[in-house]
Amino acid sequence: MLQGNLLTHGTPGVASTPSFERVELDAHSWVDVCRGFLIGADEVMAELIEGVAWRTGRRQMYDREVDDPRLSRWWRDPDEVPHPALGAARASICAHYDRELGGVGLNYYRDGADSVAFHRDRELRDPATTLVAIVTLGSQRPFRLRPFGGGPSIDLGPASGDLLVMGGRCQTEWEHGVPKVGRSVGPRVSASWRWSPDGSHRRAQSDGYFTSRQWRAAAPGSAETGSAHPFG
Ligand SMILES: O=C(O)CCC(=O)C(=O)O
Repeated sequence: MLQGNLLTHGTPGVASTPSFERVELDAHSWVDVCRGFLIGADEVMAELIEGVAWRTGRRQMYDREVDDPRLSRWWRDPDEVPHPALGAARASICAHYDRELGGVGLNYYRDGADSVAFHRDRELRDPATTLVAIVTLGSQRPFRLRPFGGGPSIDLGPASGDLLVMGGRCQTEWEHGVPKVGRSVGPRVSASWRWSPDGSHRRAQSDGYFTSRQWRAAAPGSAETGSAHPFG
C-alpha cells in the first residue's frame, strides 16, 4: 500500500503557488527545491507504472553487459507526454525559468534495490549553465549530490510531488545519484526534463548519450527489442 496524504493524492496538477528555495552548492552551482510542486503525484505514478512500456537499459561492465537497476522511458518530443500532469509540470517549470526544456524522461525504481550511481548528465557537462528538473512520484528516497570526483554529499530527500532543479555548473562540477536503500521501500518514478543553452539537451536525446546504450522491453514476456533508443 502506498503511503500518501491529500497533497500526494488528489486531482493531479501543479500546486497553485509553488514556492522555490535555492540551495547554493558553490559559487557556480545550485539546486532549487520546491516541496509539494505536483499534487496527486502518487496517482500519477500508479498510472505511469501501469501504462508505460518500460525499457531496461543495458550497459557494459568489464567483459559483460548488465541491466540497469531501474526501468526507463524517454519522449523526445516535449508535446508527447505519458500523463497530462507531466505536461502541466513541464509548462510550469518552463515558465518559471523562462527556458524551453526538452521532452520528459521517466525512471522507475521498483523498490529500494533499484538505484542510479553518482553521475553527471553527460550530455550537459560542457555548457556552463544548464537546467535539470526532476519531479519525484511515490516513495521518498535519498537524492545525493557531491562534488565531481568525490567528497561529502548532501541529501535533498525529495518526497512524492517534490521538484528539484539543478542549475548552473551542476552537471560539470557536481554529480548526483539515488542510492540503494532497503528492498522494502516502495516504488518511485522520477520525471525529468533538461535544458542547455547550446541545445545539446535536444541533440543528445536523438544521437548523443543514449546511442551508446542498448535497451530491451521490460514487460514480462515481451520480446527483446535491442533498440538503441529509449524513446516512446
Ligand atoms: O531519478 C532521479 O531522481 C535521478 C535520475 C538521474 O539522475 C538520471 O537519470 O540521470
